Amino acid sequence: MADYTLYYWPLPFRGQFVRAVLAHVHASWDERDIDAIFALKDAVPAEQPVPHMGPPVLIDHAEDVCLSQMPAILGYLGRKHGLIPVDPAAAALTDKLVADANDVLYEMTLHNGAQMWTEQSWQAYVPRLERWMAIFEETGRRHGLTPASGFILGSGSAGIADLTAYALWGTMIARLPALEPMLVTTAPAVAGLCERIAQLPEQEELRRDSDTAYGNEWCGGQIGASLRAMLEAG
Ligand SMILES: N[C@@H](CCC(=O)N[C@@H](CS)C(=O)NCC(=O)O)C(=O)O
Repeated sequence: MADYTLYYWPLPFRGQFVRAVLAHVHASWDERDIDAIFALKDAVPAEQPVPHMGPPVLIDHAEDVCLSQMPAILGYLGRKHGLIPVDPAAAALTDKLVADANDVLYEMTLHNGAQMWTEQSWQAYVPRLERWMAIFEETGRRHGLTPASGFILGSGSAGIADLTAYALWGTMIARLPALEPMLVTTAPAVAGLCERIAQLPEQEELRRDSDTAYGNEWCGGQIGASLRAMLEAG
């Protein structure tokens, strides 16, 4: 049996944060199909292994732990595998960056597709996206991150904060390459960090597998098509 089971749609988006960490710690995991995800998410809370609204859901078989909410899953894996600083302030900064990343996901998809982008709403949003990039960049800069070296919270190796930055920005620009120049210009040190993490063999393998499984999808659905239309329009 695999170490973990992940319930997430066949897409990168929120699931890729969990996959990036599982790959980083060399854990084995299997993923359930769409029918199983719907069955789990639509079950009444009393019958769910963890009462939840939507995926990702991760099961740790050895520990008999089942969690939903991407930040909680990353917090669990980070503590279990020593990827979150022991210092409370640095640990809280990690939580803060994960929450920032989740905010970006909500904003980019207009709250999981509650509305679709229009040319006007997208153009009005772009400065905010740049500001999110600048927030990650400034966090890294304050901890010695440069385009060529370092980690976002000044640790000696990649932790949850770095993997989160990579799963957010690295995955976003890989799937929506029109955004790459914005990242490189606005957040060159974060772009460099993403490039270095992408070159780790386990992340290269994950990227190859994800490309095969999900094509060029990022968030999927009509909101994904709406986003792509905005970027193609320039
Ligand atoms: N805050 C949750 C958001 C979960 C969420 O919105 N999941 C999406 C996929 S990324 C979903 O399919 N939700 C279904 C639903 O809410 O009914 C998290 O961070 O995990």
